[in-house]
Amino acid sequence: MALLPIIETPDPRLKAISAPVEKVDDDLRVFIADMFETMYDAPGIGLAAIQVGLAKRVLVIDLQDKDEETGETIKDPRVFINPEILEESEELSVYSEGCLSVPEQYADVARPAVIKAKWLDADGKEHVEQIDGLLATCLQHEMDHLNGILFIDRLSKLKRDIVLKKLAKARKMAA
Ligand code: GNR
Ligand code: NI
Repeated sequence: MALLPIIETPDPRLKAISAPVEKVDDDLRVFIADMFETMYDAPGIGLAAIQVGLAKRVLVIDLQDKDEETGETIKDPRVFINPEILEESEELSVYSEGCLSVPEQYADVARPAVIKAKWLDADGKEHVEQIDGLLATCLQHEMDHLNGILFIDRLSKLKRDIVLKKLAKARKMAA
């Protein structure tokens, strides 16, 4: 297992269009395990392969629900390979999104509330499911990464510039 460095904006690699996975094999499964380790360590609830430098259509998500009684986090790792959106609701859902490639910045993004998606899992098995809630938001955020899009690209120029200014300031303070 290995922790992979996470690429941050404005690295041009984040603008790459990722290529479809042709074969779901052991090499890919090892990489996916490294992606999970990196995502849990960050910590984040999702990670697209391009965020760690691989321009392939692979993403991982774990919404990591907390058990109300024991307080321990329940892991729910999910792998999406070559994901496609088949249908999306007209109804939108607004969520205050963040991104490991735009560290510690948050802004409201509106996206279809419900989607029907198709993807392959880590065994290469096809899934078609209707997805809603935070998983729908997160999957769309990650699928944007596969197309070179960051959540800040979905904001008005004014809001995007405010976020980028805050990020520049935070980086300066940390330097
Ligand atoms: O950790 C993350 N949190 C998050 C919150 C709201 C909407 C999307 C996300 S994904 C993000 C991790 C990340 O950058 N994935 O690409
Ligand atoms: Ni992101």
